[in-house]
Amino acid sequence: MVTEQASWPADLGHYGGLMIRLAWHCAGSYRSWDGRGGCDGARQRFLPEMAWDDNTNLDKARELLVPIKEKYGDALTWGDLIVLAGTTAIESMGAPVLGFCAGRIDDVDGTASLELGPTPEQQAVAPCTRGDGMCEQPLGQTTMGLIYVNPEGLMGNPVPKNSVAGIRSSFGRMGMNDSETVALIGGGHAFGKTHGACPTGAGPGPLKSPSNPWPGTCGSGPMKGRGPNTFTSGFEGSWTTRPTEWTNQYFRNLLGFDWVKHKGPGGHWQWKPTSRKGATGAAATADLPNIMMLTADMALLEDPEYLKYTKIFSQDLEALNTAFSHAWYKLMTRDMGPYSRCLGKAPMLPPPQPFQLQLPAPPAKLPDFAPIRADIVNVLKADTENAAKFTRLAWQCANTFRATDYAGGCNGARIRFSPQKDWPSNKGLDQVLKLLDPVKKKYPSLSWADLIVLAGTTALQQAAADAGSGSVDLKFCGGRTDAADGQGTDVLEPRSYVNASVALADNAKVMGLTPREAVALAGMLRSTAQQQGLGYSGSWASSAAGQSRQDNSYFKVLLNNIWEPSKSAAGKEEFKAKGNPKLFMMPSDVAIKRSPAFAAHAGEYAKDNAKFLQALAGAWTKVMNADRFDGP
Ligand code: HEB
Repeated sequence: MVTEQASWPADLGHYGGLMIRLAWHCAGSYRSWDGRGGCDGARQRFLPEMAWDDNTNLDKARELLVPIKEKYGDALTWGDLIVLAGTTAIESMGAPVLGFCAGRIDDVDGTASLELGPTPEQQAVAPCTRGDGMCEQPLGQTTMGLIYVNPEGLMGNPVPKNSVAGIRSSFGRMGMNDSETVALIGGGHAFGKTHGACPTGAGPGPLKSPSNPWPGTCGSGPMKGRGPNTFTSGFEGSWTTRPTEWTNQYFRNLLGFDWVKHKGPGGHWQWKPTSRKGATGAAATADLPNIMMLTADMALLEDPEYLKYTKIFSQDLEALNTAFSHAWYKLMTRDMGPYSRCLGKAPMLPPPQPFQLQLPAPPAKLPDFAPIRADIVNVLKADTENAAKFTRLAWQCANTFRATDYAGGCNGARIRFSPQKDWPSNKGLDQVLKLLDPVKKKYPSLSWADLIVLAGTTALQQAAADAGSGSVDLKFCGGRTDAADGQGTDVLEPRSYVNASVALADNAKVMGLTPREAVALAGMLRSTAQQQGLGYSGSWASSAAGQSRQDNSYFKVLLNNIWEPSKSAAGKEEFKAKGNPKLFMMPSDVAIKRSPAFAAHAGEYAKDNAKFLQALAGAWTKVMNADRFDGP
């Protein structure tokens, strides 16, 4: 932090501010909507993130860390290094830190960030066409090209109160409430400075100048573009008079002065103190400190909740210590998923935090699953619909898993609780759970989560055997436990997309499935009653095949019929088969037929049942176990 390198001189002899900004921009791309973003993967090293305007000059910060990366090689990932650098910076300047969760895995390129925008991929998944600086969910940006909040104000207009909504939605997408948001902004801006020495800018970024991005155009001679001539955001100044020390001066400054907007040396609107609040006469304007605020900082005074926390933190450093250390740890760790993914030990690794949704430990001795399987088969035999019901229950329980942030999945069986049990897509599943009640009661050490997965797995295996055209051997891995409530599932609710094809492709990606796996899973058996319960007119399966027997009929029906758009009595968009009034498909089914990358697999499965069953077994097992980080 304090060993100066000639290549990029440190402000006030300390790299702390720069390193905090590096880590915050790496982690702050996280959005709870689909779990994308965050520092796990360290995609800030690659396009598109590398070239985001917000990330100007962060290439220099990463460059300063290269010797440490080289020293530890593959044992240290960039993701962990960046987060550890930011966290160490905070600690080295005297602020409290909660700790460090290691275990980030580096991506090989930036493709997983393409949907964060601004890119054509993002426009396809989540278009922002409003042009007023307020993109809707899931976009983490209010201005394209700036992932967070436009520091100069909404659309560059320096009107503080107009920034409030954007700040709240941007930080909300990172999973932060008002107190966390205020603590992070003011705690972060306790450190470092903004850079905008002259109006001519940072020069071309990585897209236009890959070998020397943002060369800097201010000043001349050997210090051109560096040190006091640095241009990053185009604002100039620091928020406090002691920017390498931990204080709550940021909050005291916000409240302690009257501020006026002016154009700084970089040509952008920023704010400076004009008088001391509460002072009169000459004392009010004498010796005003050389500090600044951004329009986005000034916004904290313009909202009752933000103002409340600003006041608390200005008077109570302890309150800020607690709020900032916890919020920083959450910001850095939120995309890592369950606690068990954190490597490391106490005291550096803190105990599980509320946002990590720690599950209770599994019973010391798991039940013998063979007799439970036999009991499930008995329940299955009671009604031909049960196989489809059990597979659906397990699928709905497990398919909330997101490979993007390791959230969701059936472990915990939170599908038994609100809000998850109330989602329209889970309608009727409470009745299915009731069918399993007697089995659950019989085995005290059996968790609901294991029972749900085992019931679905048993049902699928049985249904394939009943079809007589092939069989699947489905493995089961027990050891799940039950959560006490439905906390954390609110962000996992099915996302709405611009159309069914985009939904098909994106849902698969978020779950970590290949198109081939996603198509196989769509061919899972489905009952008419169940489809009607969801509001559709019926199912593609008009006979026992597909309702209680598992084979590749779905693909034949999908490919061999012409599907016409219609609406069910309950108002659901659906498709009906031309000339066959009993067959119905959902938009997500027809999307398979219409998306070339998916349709090819459907064609293959339609021709070869054995191949299909094998693919289904593989994909099923993957989804059922994707959330298991609790292993030895
Ligand atoms: Fe910040 C810096 C904006 C939040 C931390 N920032 C900064 C700047 C700007 C900003 C413009 C400047 C850059 C240059 O260099 O030029 N931010 C902003 C906004 C927001 C924020 C708009 C939202 C509202 N931050 C934040 C947070 C944090 C931070 C949350 C943490 C926690 N920043 C920071 C730092 C810095 C900054 C540390 C300094 C850097 C240096 O020093 O280099």
